[in-house]
Amino acid sequence: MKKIFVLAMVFVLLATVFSGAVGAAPPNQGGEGQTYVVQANDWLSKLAEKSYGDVLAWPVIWKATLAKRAEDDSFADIPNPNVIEVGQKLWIPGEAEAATLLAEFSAERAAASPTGSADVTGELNLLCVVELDWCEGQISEFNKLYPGIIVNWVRMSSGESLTRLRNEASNPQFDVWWGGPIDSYIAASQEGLLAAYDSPNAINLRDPKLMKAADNTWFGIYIGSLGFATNTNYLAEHPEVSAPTSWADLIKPEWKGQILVAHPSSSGTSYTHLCTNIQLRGEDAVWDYERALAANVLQFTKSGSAPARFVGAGEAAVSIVFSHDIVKQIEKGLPLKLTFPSEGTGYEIGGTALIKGAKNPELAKLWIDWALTPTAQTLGPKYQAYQAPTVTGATLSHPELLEVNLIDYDFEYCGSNKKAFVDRFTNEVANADDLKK
Ligand code: S7P
Repeated sequence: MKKIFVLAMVFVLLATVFSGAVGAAPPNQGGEGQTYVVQANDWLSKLAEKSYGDVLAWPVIWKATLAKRAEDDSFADIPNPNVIEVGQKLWIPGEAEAATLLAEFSAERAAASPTGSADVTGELNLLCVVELDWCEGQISEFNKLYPGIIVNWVRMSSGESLTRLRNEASNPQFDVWWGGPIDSYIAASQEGLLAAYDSPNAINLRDPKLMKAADNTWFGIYIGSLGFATNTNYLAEHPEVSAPTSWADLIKPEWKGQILVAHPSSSGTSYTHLCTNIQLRGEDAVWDYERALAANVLQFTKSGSAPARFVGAGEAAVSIVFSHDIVKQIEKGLPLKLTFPSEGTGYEIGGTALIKGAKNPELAKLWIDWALTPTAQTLGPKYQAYQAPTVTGATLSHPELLEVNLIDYDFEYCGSNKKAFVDRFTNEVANADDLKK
């Protein structure tokens, strides 16, 4: 399901970016429109796709239903467009009304984009989880909008950042968390470490149901798939092996001592890999697989993206890393080949959140609002960050990284079980005492 969703999303995004169009002609809504009663498993973007062939047209049904309700209270009240309930009565407008509503909505959304201000001053404490150069770049871009805000920041791996937030829960040192897979955000939200913030720019999200917490404790800001990076010099010197194209390939004896991968306790990349295999193999069988894989691992690393650099430098032959981080190293000239597992690969939604008890919540909200704009999300490639954006109107640099066999990654399941799965990995597969930095 999610594979289809993501591929459709890429297609829709490309169509939007390259044509400038806001919506396709509704195939079955050419007339005056009609009422519709919500069924199980309906949500607005799904209905928009059915009615107009465009998941992005969901605001049309939302706005039209609210307008009808102003005159007739048998229509549903929908305060949160993420949540519609079975039995609610909606209005699905015809083509002309849909086009008008979509244009109005686009104008509202544009008005919600922050323009910045030199008058806002203060200090913002940012916990940054993406690559170091993207942290620096994004902060300098934010400072172009808000030159009066001093951004104090620290870069940490995803698992480390979660541990830090847990340890500081009674006296938080950070205001905003930016980057890293949402598995950690879901875990943090369940542990009461995050504060709800109803950002006006969540309106920009292409799929609010998937890309933000229902209680507004986190928001999705990018998407990326997991891949394998293999050193091409090693392949040339070892014609008897070829770059792995399946998870099963990684446990073959030929890769003994040739794999570098991060430990899931510190790394969000590696937790995505672990939870991908849990979903592919099941909670019982996965541990045998992980033990077989660990037997081929030269050393576990702390950082998720570092193994691509180490493998590029010839320290080992293969690594498991987010594909956009592999592309970055290939562009930097490292001899790496990117492949994907045929059984299906996992993907991340990168998150951002306001930290509960933040000392500078208003500045943190400005960061989050900005992170949810097409402008901010189009900046990644300038800093060699090639994840796909989550908001409409942002340019997608590498669609091919999502045009692969993606599993139906269950973020709620992986986030809720993160602590248990990481503990089990540490106890039964490999401890985290000697991680390569
Ligand atoms: O910006 C690159 C990226 O891979 O960094 C995040 C990652 O979780 C941080 O590294 P760790 O694996 O060490 O936690 C990803 O969210 C992001 O795509």
